Amino acid sequence: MIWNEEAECMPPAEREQLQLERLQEVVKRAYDNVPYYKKKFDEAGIKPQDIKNLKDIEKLPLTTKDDLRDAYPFGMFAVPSKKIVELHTSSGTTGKPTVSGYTRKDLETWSEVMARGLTMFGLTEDDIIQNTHGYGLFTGGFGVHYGAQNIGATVIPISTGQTKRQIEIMEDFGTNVLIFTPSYGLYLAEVAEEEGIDPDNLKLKSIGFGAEMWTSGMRKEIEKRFKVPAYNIYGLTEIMGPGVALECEAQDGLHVMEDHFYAEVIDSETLKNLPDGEKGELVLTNLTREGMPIIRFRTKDITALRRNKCSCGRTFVKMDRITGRTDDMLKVKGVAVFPSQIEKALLKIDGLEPHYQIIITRPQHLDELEVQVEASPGLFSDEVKELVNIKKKIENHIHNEIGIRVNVTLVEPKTLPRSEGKAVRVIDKRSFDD
Ligand code: DLL
Repeated sequence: MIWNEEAECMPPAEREQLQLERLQEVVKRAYDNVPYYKKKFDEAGIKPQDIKNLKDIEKLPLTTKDDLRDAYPFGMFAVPSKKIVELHTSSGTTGKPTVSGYTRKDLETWSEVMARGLTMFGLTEDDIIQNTHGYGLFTGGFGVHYGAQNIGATVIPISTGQTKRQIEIMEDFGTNVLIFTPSYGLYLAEVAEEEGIDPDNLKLKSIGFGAEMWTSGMRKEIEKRFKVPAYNIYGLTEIMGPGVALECEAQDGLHVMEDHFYAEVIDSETLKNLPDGEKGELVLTNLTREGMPIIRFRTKDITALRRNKCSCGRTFVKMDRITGRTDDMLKVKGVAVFPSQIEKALLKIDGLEPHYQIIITRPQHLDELEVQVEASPGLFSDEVKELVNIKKKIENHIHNEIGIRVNVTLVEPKTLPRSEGKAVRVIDKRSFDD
């Protein structure tokens, strides 16, 4: 089934015309209402009326996460605050997160694109969907919720955690579609197995998963454990949340909802656009957003665009599964973490050497983050009790900074490897290659 055939199967030439009209409109709106864009466009010597065809988008300046942080909290809004009906923020930063504001119409768009995606997964008004994404400032919970309610399905807004209860509910309520992050999904599968649950006795028909990188091995494992197909969901807070691109039953790349989001891929060094099929950094533009239209956002996510015909009949461009990032952002338990945040927390504590290493592992499919940090020689001659207190203090500082719990290991001075070039701060033992 297709949720909105007219939009999703539109002939490409017709859609390009629609995109151009929307681009011209949104660029003008951004220029007229957001001082940041007026300044940036003026500096680049470009006016909204210079956008005469889609390719002209390449003349517009790129927008980065730092630009959005500088505009904290509401500097990117293009409408008076009374028009904003909901706020979300990017995860993991307590200093200055990026804020995303939505008007009522933006929420309608969000629920439209998510309804399209969930329909691709086979969700109908007769079904029950269990949403394990967190409800809160994270966009995962509400994005899935709005889309499912638009379809008229029954939503179980259970959020993350309470794993045994999740399984009990899945069985008792007869969940048909399950939504999770891949790492949480694998953990859920393992606990289900321990509890002696036979997937054949569940009513599951599909899974939607996203918010973090995964490998084809992980998808295979999820599908094997739950015995249903699992479909990819991509999105980001700055642009909207989940729903920017989703996978159809062909499981062959994600359809970008091109009537609402314009996708480009650039070389992250030269910043020049790359042809379809070439891997580079994804750049996204909101074509219809009222509250906070973002023009040419550098996602830092690595992918390629493909325009091959899809067996499902949709004509949207497809993007490959994300296989990496151009910056050092890590997603741990679905939360975005920058090593610099951990460093900031460490620097606030006396008695530590500025040598640390972040080690991420995935035992039993759940992410674990360990921070090894060198204590000063003085500290090591202190009592064990003192060391334990310091360890707890560091763990709390880091928790405050990034929002998730980590294990801290204090190591003796001069035991962490030194490097002559760029320090290797992060050892990510999870593999995302295959
Ligand atoms: O993760 C939105 C989302 C929620 C997507 C639920 C899917 C499901 P942020 O927390 O702002 O938003 O993180 C956005 O997460 O730039 C990617 O690096 C990564 N990411 C999101 N979806 C995928 C995916 C949500 N399917 C950042 N595969 C993005 C790989 C993903 N990485």
